[in-house]
Amino acid sequence: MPTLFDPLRIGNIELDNRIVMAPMTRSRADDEGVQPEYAATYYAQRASAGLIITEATNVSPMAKGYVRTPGIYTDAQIESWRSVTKSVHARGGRIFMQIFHTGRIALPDFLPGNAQPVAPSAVRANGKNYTDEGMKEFVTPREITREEIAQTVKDFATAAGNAITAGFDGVELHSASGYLVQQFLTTNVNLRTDEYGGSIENRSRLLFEVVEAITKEIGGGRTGIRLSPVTPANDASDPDPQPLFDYVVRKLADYGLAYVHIIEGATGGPRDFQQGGKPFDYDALKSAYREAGGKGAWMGNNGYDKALAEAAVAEGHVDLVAFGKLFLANPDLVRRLKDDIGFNEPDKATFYGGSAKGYTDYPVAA
Ligand code: 8OZ
Repeated sequence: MPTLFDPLRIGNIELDNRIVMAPMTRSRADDEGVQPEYAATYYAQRASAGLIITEATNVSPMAKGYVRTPGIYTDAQIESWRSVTKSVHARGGRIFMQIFHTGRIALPDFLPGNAQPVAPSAVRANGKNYTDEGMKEFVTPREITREEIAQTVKDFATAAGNAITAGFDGVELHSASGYLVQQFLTTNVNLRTDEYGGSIENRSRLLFEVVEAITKEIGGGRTGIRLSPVTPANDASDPDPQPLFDYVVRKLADYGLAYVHIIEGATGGPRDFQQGGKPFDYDALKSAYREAGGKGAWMGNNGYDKALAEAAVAEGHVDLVAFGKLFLANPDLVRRLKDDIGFNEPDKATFYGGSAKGYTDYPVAA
């Protein structure tokens, strides 16, 4: 029976263990999307993870949905990330970059010339987003044109290539949490009547164009994908997620991906999956991927503790477990899990923005 502490080969690389640092937005970049030097310290401190997945990183200026988030489309951004990958690799770690486009979750405040954000359809998300001037309501986006879709697909491929140039072991396509790719997947955001809307096949067309472009650019073995079948994040939800995601993972099996990363559950608990009273079957999803020939590692995430993670790996529900807040607050999480050492408490006040405080100053266990 595999344990959390066993190595695993994913794509072209060997992970020391099955414990992954989940992607977490930390908002310490400058206004040009360049990471500060101390981002290298933050990630290197966590290099004993089997795999680190970076915070979500913008593929283009129009992708940006949050203040002080990094990008991977300018030379200065690439250089700032190079120092991160160097430091992580020097400590024997492995690191993928998560890349995304926020679509309608962007506010004009973050976009070039205060542009209106783009989305599959002109449907506003319910909710608010943080700006330096306080919380602001999401705005009604503009329907993205087919030409802009084609450009966005290229932007993802270029971003993936740039990530490899910056020294990353691979990239994770963020197709979850109500950002652009998931906006296309879900019927409450995607009202299109062209080949990008309507049927499951059409709604997942953008996802597969992006996966195709990324894997052509850097190879399937250096590509992972994150999906959230039922999390209601950012007001994107599909009333019938099981057949939608069944279709998606079966087709993903053709791309030789390094891994498939699933945010489980709607309310923060792993395998706690109720949406509209309908349970979501994650094991069926994994079986569908395997049945279709998918060989990538299967990664679970969302509220796992040690006991749940050990059981999920031992029982074959998942191959890898990603931990967010626990990794944020415990740079030596792998050792703490192994030796049953207690955890530092995460400080919410310093999750987003600020300085090295609450970022590089969490202590390792004595
Ligand atoms: C929290 C705050 C800002 C961004 C996600 C990229 O939900 C995010 C995010 C999370 O995946």
